[in-house]
Amino acid sequence: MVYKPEDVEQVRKDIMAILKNKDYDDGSIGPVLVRLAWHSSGTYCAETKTGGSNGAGMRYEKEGGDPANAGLQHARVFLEPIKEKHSWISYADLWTLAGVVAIEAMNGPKIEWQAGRTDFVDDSNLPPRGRLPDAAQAADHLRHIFYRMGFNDQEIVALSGAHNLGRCHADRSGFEGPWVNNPTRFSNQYYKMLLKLKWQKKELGRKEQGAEWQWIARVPGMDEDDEPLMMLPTDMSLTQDDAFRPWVEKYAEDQELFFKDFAAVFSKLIELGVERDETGIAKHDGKKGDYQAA
Ligand code: HIF
Repeated sequence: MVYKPEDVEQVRKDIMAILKNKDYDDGSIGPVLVRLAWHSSGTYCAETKTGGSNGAGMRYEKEGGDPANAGLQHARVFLEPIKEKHSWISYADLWTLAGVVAIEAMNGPKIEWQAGRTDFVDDSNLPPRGRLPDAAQAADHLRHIFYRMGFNDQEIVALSGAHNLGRCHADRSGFEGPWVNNPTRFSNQYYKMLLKLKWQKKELGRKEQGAEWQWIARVPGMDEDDEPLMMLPTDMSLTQDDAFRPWVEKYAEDQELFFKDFAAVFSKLIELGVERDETGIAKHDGKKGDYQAA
């Protein structure tokens, strides 16, 4: 066993204790922690077996400075006191654990999480930039990015429900606004909004960030002055593609099915590239990493 279960339990409790934060976004740092877990994992390439959450490469400029990771320094800084208190846990484990704890705490499903990621990293296992998705694109691009990680169409749509959480920030991605009205409560509302609302294109003109336009809509009853809901071009492409759309419809109708499929696919995401030895510790190039468990 890598860590003692009671020690992990203590870390979970400490993560829970920092989630609510009235000075941050919609009152919770949960969503940005989920994005941290996903971006640390989403660089994986199944063919070359490179990238993934092992190594916590985002601590370094080469990966952390990728414009796709803009804003994630906030998530890492929030977790720093927990890393200081529980120095035995690797960053790679802490970041992925924080994501699943946040989802659970925001009313989402329980997601299987296994310890054992190491912080061993060098130039050979830092992924090249450009592996994370570009929100300005469409279905073909989503397939290109997520098939590379080993996901299928159903899994792409199931994962996408995480955009029920949090928001886009003009100073990070160039896009702006939340996907749903209650962005700190996990549900299948994202799919419902995709299908139900009248979406209109809004020009953003943030060419240098790759955010030229997005979709916006208001829920009936919302004021013209209220912040509208938003969808990225990639989000909307799920409704425009013949293979993706039936899954959007299923998940909009059936929250239980969505929770079940989401839990499975998110736990697959955070396991990408984590190949453990017989003691449960992730290997690096077939050798043991520099991981020093207590
Ligand atoms: Fe996101 N995502 N994501 N995402 N994402 C943003 C924010 C969040 C994509 C683009 C963006 C997934 C897939 C994709 C979260 C979780 C997940 C933002 C806004 C962009 C542009 C960043 C900002 O400005 O702060 C694209 C193109 C994806 C491919 C479909 C995952 C499935 C939905 C894998 C996933 O889990 C979360 C949570 C946020 C909100 C972060 C916040 O700070 O509130």
